[in-house]
Amino acid sequence: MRYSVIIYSLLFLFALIIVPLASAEIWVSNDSRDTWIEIRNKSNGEGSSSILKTGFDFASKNLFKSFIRFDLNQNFTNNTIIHEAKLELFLGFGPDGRNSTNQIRRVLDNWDENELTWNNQPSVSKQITDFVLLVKDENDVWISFNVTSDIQGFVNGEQDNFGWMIEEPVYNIINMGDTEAKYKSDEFGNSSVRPMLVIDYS
Ligand SMILES: [Ca+2]
Repeated sequence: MRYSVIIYSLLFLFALIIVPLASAEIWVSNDSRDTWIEIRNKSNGEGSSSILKTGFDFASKNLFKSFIRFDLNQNFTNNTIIHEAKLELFLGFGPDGRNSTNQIRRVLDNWDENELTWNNQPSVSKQITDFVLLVKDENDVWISFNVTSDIQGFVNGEQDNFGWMIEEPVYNIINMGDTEAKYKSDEFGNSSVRPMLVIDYS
């Protein structure tokens, strides 16, 4: 009797965990629209730049933020279950002054890659979607942000998909030190290191 309970429990767990994973699919896009902006030149936008900047350049006392968005798979419906979604950015040049963190927050208003500047930047969610550690002098590495719940909200229609702002948190910047970081953008020549959205769904 005891053994049959164990066996049925294992079968139940198998059905719960293994079966949904087996039927899941992966959708990948590297077709982003993205740009970076700077506090020292508030009317400048860099939508056609081959990089995306964040952090603080100590020498010029300049602060950078980036914005990125992807159109989603048209086959997603409000019944689609998002198991995991990751925003993957290739960090070509990490901070050279000290370790840093970068965080992403959901953008709440519409924006255009070629028109966004510091002056007209859209509002963003107060809630942080995810944050990562950037290690001093660590270059040419993939940085991954977990965007699962945001993508589920986009697919459900609960939230508008205007992408994310990528930035160094303010509490970090007041510590001073050079934390400028440069990711590859959608304009970068080698498409294999452009930003990617990787969605595991069923
Ligand atoms: Ca761009």
